[in-house]
Amino acid sequence: MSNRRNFIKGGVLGAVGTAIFPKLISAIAQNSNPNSEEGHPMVISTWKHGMPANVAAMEVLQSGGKAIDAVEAGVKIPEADPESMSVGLGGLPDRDGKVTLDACIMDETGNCGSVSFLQHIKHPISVARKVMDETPHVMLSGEGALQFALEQGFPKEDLLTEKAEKRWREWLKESEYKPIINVENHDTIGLLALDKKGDISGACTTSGLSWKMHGRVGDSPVIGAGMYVDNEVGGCCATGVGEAVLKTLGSFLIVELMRQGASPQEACEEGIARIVKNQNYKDMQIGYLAINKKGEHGAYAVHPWFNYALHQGGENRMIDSLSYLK
Ligand code: SD4
Repeated sequence: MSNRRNFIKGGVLGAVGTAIFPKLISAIAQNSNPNSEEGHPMVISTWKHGMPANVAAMEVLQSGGKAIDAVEAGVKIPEADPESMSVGLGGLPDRDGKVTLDACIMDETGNCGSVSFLQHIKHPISVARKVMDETPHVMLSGEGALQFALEQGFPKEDLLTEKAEKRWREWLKESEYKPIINVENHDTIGLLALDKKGDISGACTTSGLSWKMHGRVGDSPVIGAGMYVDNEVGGCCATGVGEAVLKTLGSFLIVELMRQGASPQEACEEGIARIVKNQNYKDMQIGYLAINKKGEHGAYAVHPWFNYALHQGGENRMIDSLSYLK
């Protein structure tokens, strides 16, 4: 409650566009924090592939491991799963039939690593971790990222499965090679963890928008867009149309709003509000997940069908997100 008052008093709401202002106010009045279970460890992640990812991450946390190790272990599950067609192996390709991957990772000290436009490596999150741990850089891209991964001992693999290739060939027949943005051609995994010590880390990994232009990079590998962590405050990750998230630097924005007193729920709603204010949101799905140091979480999306997996208090379950459009 005091957080909420500070948020309003601090003038954050004053910056909100008038079109979405009443909506946010009503959300605050009715249901500012519907998910206020206390406690850690916790793991939260986007979409249904988050369920097994959460289990792997929670195993690390329960045995006293660090959040940074948990988030990496968690997202490696959908990366390796050929049935998860938007992440790692089996991801849907770009319009040239190439599987190109984006990923980033960030720890409780503000260290981070990222890879973008990476091909042939099943676990881009682990390459991002190596960029963080073994280089003075934050992001490696394309050929250079691949070269670094191979030097680090990652195997070079063909990531285009038969099933994904078939979908691509079907798309080619009708597409006229036009890249499209719509509400359904994506499903990144973003995952945040709070460990027993109370430290937060995050990871985000994706094959990006399917049928994108070759070379396109989305929000997922961009620290502050697809994911952001500030261990004094909380963390946030994004899923959906990366262009919209990039234009608003959504995850950084949401963590900063929490710093100013917003609950994770309020902050996610404002993150979506910034998108619907200026962009043609009806054709796009974007979803945000955020957590704070207390183990409270929030989620908000443009369309009603964003869901996420929450592992907390001994239970791992799917939850439907609240959304701007009903
Ligand atoms: C991207 N944000 O490349 C990613 C795709 C995605 O849920 O999220 N999907 O734009």
